[in-house]
Amino acid sequence: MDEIKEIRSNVYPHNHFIWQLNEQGVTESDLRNRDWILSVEQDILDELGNYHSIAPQRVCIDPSPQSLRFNEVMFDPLQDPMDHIPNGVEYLEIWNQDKNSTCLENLFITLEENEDGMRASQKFHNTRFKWVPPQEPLLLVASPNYISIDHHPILKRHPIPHLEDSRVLILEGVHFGLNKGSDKRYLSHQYLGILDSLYYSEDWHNPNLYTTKGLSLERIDPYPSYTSAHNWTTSIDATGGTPLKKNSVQQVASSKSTSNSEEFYFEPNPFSPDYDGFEDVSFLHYSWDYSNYLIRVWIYDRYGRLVNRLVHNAVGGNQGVIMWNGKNEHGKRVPIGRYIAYLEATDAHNGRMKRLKTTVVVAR
Ligand SMILES: [Ca+2]
Ligand SMILES: [Ca+2]
Repeated sequence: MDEIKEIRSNVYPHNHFIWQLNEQGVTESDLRNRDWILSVEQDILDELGNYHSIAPQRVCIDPSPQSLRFNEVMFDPLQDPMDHIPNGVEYLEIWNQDKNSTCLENLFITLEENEDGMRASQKFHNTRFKWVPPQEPLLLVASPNYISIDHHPILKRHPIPHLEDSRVLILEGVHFGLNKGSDKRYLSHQYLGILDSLYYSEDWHNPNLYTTKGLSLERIDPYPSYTSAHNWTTSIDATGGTPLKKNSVQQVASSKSTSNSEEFYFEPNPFSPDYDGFEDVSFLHYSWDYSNYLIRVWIYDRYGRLVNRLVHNAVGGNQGVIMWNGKNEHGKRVPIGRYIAYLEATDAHNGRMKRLKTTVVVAR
C-alpha cells in the first residue's frame, strides 16, 4: 500500500484537520482517482469550548507533478481609454488536469532567473479559494491597484458568472508583465518544485489577424503533459478570451486505445488548421509493445520534402499522442494536401527499433 501522510480539508481557513488515512486503508491512488468529500458526523469542539457542526467539504490534495497546467494567457489586453470598449487586464488561466480537487496552498508564480541569479516570485494570496476542482480552471489576475474582485476590470471585459463561487485569485499589488513572453514563467510549489513552465511568442497567434491586441492565447488540448507551440493558438471567443471558461479552441485527443496491438494514425484526418477552433490540429496516436523507446517523428510533403521535425529523441511510453498544428518548422501554415509522418523508435539498450509511417490530409 502507498503511504499516505496526510490530507487536508478546507474546514477552516487557517486550521487543517489531518487524518491518517493509511490507517483506514485509503491509498494515494484512491485519493488521486476521484474527488473526495469529507463529512464530519460529530460536532467539533474548538479551543474556546464551542461546538461547531461541519457541513460536508471538498477535500483537496497537494498537486501531483502533472496536476496544474498553464491553459490560457492574456498578455496584451485592450487598454485604450478612448475606444469606448471596456479595458481588459492581463491574466493567466491554470487548468487542473487531475481527477481530484487540488490544493492551492504554497503555490507561486516565479520568473526565470535574471543574470544575477535572482527570481521574482509572486505568491497566491487569496484566502477565499483554497483549491481547484478536478478538470476545472483557475484564474490569476493581477491587481496593481488593490481593487477588489467585485470591481475588477476583468469583469467588464469578460463576464464571469457566479463570481462568489468562482476561482479567481487576485495577486494584489503586482503586475505580471506578461507582455514579455520570452521570459519563462514557472508555476512552482514550495515543497514540490516546478509544476509547469510557460513562455510564448506573438508568432503563436493567428497570422491572418490585423491585430491581436485584446486576444488571448489558448491551449488547444488541456491534457498533454508537454508544452509546445503546437498546442497554443488565438482565442476565437467574441470577448477575446475565455477566463474561467473552457478554451474556445479546445480540442481533445480521443481517449487512448485499449488494445495492445501496434497502432499509428492521425485523428482527426483530414484536419483544417484555419484558426476557426474546429479540428485545427491533428493528433498522431501511437501504441506498441514496449515502453523504453526514444522516438523521432518527421513530417514530409508528398514530394518527399521535409516539412517539420515534430519530435526529436523524446521518451515515448508504450502509447502516446503527438500533436501537429499543420505548420512547418518556420511556423508557417503548410499548403493543403497529403502529408506523410515517419516515426523512428529506438531502444539502444537492447537494439530494438521500429519504423512506422502514416499519412494525413491537411484540408481547408
Ligand atoms: Ca479559458
Ligand atoms: Ca479548422
